[in-house]
Amino acid sequence: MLKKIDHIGIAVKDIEETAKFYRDLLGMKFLGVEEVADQKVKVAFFEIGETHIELVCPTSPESAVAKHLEKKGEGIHHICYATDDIEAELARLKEQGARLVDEKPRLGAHGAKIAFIHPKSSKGVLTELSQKS
Ligand code: CMX
Repeated sequence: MLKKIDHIGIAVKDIEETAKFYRDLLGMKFLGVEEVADQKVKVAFFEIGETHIELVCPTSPESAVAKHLEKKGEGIHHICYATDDIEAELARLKEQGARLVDEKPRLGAHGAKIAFIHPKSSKGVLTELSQKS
């Protein structure tokens, strides 16, 4: 079962520059920056109520986010939902015909298990599932 929106991911070219808007103008609590080597990105988290804004910046031109920035520019990149059982959710979604990017979870920020569902399955919205470690 999906529990809540864990975060909304926003693709950016410069984390420090964009952080000024979320931290200083909107006044969100800044939770820090982390590199997610597996995804070839650097991410910054901001807390807003029970959810988060995640700034995502590529660390390599090979990153999926670098390709997205090239094609679409900066802006909303994905929506991530929290679950307590990511394997069961992936199995359920696959059985119901969703196109999975990741058949098995990968390692995301804060050691969470993550997996993506292809935007072609969801009217153009890249969807992520996340299970906290
Ligand atoms: N939102 C909406 N559509 C997207 C998208 C996104 N974020 N990223 C790609 N697409 C679309 C493309 O526009 C393209 O559409 P068209 O065929 O209509 O032009 C289609 O998906 C295929 O895109 P592509 O550029 O050819 O790229 P790939 O097929 O190689 O990869 C995807 C697409 C979704 C599989 C890849 O971007 C991916 O694996 N993403 C998940 C990983 C990721 O984004 N990690 C970073 C986040 C890190 C984190 O939060 O921890």
